[in-house]
Amino acid sequence: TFTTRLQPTPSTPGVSFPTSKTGTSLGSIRIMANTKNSRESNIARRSANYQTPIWHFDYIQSLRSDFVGEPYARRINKLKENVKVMLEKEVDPIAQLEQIDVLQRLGLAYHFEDEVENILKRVYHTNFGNGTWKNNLYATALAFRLLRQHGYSVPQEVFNDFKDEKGNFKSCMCEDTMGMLYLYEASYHCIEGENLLKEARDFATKHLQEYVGRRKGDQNCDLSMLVNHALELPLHWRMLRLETRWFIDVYEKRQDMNRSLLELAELDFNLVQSIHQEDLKYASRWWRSTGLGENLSFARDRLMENFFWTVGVIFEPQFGYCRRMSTKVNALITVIDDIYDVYGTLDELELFTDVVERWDVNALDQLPDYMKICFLALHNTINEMAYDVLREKRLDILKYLKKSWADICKSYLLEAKWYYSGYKPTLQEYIENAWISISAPVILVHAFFFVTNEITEEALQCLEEYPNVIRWSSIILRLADDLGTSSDELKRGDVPKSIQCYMHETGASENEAREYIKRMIGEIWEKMNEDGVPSSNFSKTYIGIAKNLARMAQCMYQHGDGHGVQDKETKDRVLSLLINPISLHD
Ligand code: LA6
Ligand code: MN
Ligand code: MN
Ligand code: MN
Ligand code: MN
Repeated sequence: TFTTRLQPTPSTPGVSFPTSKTGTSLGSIRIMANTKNSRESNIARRSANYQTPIWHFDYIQSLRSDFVGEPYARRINKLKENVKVMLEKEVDPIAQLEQIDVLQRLGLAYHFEDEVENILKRVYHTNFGNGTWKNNLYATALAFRLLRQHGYSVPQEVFNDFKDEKGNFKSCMCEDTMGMLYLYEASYHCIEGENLLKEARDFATKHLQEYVGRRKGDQNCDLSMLVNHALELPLHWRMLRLETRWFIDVYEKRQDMNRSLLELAELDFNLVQSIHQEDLKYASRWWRSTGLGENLSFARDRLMENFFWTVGVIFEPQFGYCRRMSTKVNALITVIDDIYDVYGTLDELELFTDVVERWDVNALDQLPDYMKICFLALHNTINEMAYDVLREKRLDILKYLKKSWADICKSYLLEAKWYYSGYKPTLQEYIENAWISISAPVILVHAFFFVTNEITEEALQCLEEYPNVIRWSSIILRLADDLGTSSDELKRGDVPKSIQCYMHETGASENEAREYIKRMIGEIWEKMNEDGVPSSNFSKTYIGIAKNLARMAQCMYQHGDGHGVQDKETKDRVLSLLINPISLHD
């Protein structure tokens, strides 16, 4: 009864996949996806008709940056010293905070963590709340946001000053567009129940929209650009590196821009890009060595996109190991997801799930050929990561890694069963499974070991039960992915995703359901704001990864399926972040 939803049986290898990969490096042992076995070839399988990759191995390997080597490093160090002097010289707290804001937006704050912490500590303990800030919405909102970003507990009530006796925001504030903009950005740092901040957001949003309406046709104005950009997506939800790349161009055009800050931002961006290119080249050699792209022609071959995620998750130069290993994890997830969603039969999927749960190479001969190559690649790659940690730290982490893969495969299998039985879960029931099937728990469990130096027993226990930061990050990734991918998924045959579950449950239209899911993302962010604080178990770096994964999801699916569909926004973003350096002048 399912046959109407399935694609015709491929009779000749390759024919049903006109765009299948052309990689021939392993031509003589090309045996996998479409096997000669006649029983195999009678199985009807779905197809997603994914395009072949647009980023070729040779192209990636040919990337060379001009921004490596001594002269650049020396110049950057000199400029960094200048910035430190600049930060020390400034005494006005508002000007200091503005400097921090600019450093963050230019992607430079990671060089000045101590200086930034010292300034914020001083503002928090001495200045904030005294007369300087009264009636200055812009400064209050800026301080509020920076302090919350850095983990200080500032009460929402600091904004009470800007309300009249009736409890409404004073209408005179609307002339202060910068203040409105910063109030808007600050409000995204709210936690559940902070109604004052939500009211502030509605108020600011409305006035910013009016401002944009009035300034139509005046697109070159710096402030209109900032406001439009903010209304599209708040700063708190944005992928850091793309924001940096965008802001450098904005900053350059400013009347009051600081030349050495701009130069440092441009040089540093290009230097970081050259480091990312080396990580990318490594990951692409690994990907080619697995042969998965050539052998599993039904699956997404998306090495570049898989790497791009990792840059969104952690960009700082010193975390290359994390980016390299996380790219492997992402690539394996992407392929295995397609096995479950597109290619595998239910019987095969049961087998595969069982073999992953047992992590048993001895069971390899029970699997069809295309699953053999995938399982062995998974097994070997993950074991090697565990071995790295065992060798460096004398700590056996394999059971944690294995468990995360068993969990995701079980959640994939449940979705496959739902699909084949036509079952429609409620939204709640769907999400209880789908926050795992979106793969964020796998990504974040692995990332923990890539960035944590002191791994404690307590942290391991906590990790095993998936702490809240992992859950919130996962749900945001899931909902954002559903917004971007479910239309195509349903067309080719897949379980109802969050949007369809909600429509089915409530009778809502698709548009209403989408709006509902977007509001849910906002609510989950409030939980993330509350729980996403560094602790003895989870470092600031690790918490940052969890938040950045959610941000990256909102970036990747902002205009549709940016992970699977290659030739739209993702391509331009990859070009501007990973391929093209910023051109310097004089
Ligand atoms: C999205 O695909 C996909 F491949 C993911 C695993 C999402 C995140 C991926 C990374 C970071 P799809 P599904 C590599 O939309 O089937 O097919 O769960 O995921 O909806
Ligand atoms: Mn899928
Ligand atoms: Mn899936
Ligand atoms: Mn999807
Ligand atoms: Mn420039």
